[in-house]
Amino acid sequence: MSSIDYSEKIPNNVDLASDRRLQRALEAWQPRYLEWWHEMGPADFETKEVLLRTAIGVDKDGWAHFGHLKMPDYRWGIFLAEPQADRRVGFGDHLGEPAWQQVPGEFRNDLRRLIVTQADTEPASVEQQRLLGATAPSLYDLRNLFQVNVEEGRHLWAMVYLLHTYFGKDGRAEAEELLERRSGNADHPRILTTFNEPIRTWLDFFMFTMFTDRDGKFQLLALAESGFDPLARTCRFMLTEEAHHMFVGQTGIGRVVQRTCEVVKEHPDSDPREHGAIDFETLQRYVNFWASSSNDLFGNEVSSNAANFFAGGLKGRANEERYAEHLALEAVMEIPRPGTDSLSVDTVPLRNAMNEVLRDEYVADNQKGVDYWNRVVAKEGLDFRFELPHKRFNRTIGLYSERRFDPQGGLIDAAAWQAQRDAWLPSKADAAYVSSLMAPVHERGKVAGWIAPPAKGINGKPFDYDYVRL
Ligand code: BYC
Ligand code: FE
Ligand code: FE
Repeated sequence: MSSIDYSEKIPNNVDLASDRRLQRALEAWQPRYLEWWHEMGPADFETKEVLLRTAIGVDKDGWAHFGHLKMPDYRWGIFLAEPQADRRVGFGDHLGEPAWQQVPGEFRNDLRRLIVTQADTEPASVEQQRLLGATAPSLYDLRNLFQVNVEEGRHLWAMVYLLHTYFGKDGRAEAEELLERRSGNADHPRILTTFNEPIRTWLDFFMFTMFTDRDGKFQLLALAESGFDPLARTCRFMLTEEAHHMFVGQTGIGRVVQRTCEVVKEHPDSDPREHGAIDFETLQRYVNFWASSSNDLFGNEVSSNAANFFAGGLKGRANEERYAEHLALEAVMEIPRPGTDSLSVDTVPLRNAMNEVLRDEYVADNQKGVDYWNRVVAKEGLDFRFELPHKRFNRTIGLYSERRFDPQGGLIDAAAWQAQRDAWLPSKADAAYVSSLMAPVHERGKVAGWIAPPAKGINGKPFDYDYVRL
């Protein structure tokens, strides 16, 4: 069960060969996926060999094989984590019942919607990152970008497998549409807000992998608790791939911060921009933008969808076993509601507040990344401190989208917002400056001037290595 069969057209550990109809349907989707990859995947590097890791097993340690290959030759496949014997629904109204191996009829629509929403983000991110290869700050970074891209492509496969296997004709139709929507397209956009934002520069890419991929981590943790066992198992394996994406983001920003520190120390009396670095204040504004946009991805603070998903056993809390109680029927959550000039507190049944429970866990995890950057600054003997914006800041979804808040979460009026907007969020001038730094460094062992080299290379290789053979 656990070993992955690479002799198949679609590598898998789900014994795809035993279900000829399903296999044929997925084999018919495969060339359309490859066409999409060719059209919307990383531009210009299809013929180059990249040091990529490929899954060879699904257990935690040693699942990956590293080797140079061309991205279109990457073996996208279907890998589910090992089944757990006698697994039970871990929360909600069906607590303790055997986990479902088929979709319960009453939950068919909700589950399909959750899976399609999850699925849609994966190709969206590949589309958003399509042009970044042209301006990579080093071969190491170029390789990491492509690793993230092929794995997001695989995450699409993970969800399309579920749609084809468990949702019949509608599932197949959804799988087609996943290749038709386009990030940022006015007529046919991707489903969730952040996945339609352009990722124009590598600074945006690092912020995205730090903050937006981390939404992925928490949504996958919540879906890994699902009573629908195939969804839980597929998300568990996706989480093992996800860790690297957040590593790319957190250390990528850490390296930018490191470089800025070096320049500030060398030239204490001048603007770091004069020396080709990105000043702390600009970095903070990018943090403010991507953290707040990613906060939106948890949905409304008060949500009947979330309550239904929890009641049904479809989507739990991250690491549900850490909670003492899994029904969440009696408990409540206090949620500040903005009025005209003050906040009042609503007491909300916990099930309806599950989006907020997950968002709070996410914010706490983000804070660890911010602390890491602050340690980089402190180690260099400087006193700037990065701060995570409050979860009410700059929201376009939910209770706080109707009003303006400062980065500390204080309610402000429209005039105060207008006056400060460019101090809090990247301005056109910031974007133009960051863009001006985006010149490719495609030489082995070299790195762009606005970012420090990484502490170490990939898979035991040095930084000076041909991660991508150009
Ligand atoms: N943008 O009741 P509510 C990843 C909609 S990232 C646009 O609060 P719910 C990755 C909502 O759909 C992880 N629309 O919604 C990262 C609903 O619409 P309808 C992705 C939004 O359902 C990087 C309406 O507003 N996975 O993997 O409780 C690279 C009412 O809202 C947004 C998932 O998201 C938004 N931000 O919560 C690659 C997991 N927020 O149906 C990959 C699956 C809400 O009324 N999705 N709306 O028309 C879910 O669990 C839920 O759909 C959400 C929304 C948490 C997203
Ligand atoms: Fe993903
Ligand atoms: Fe990811």
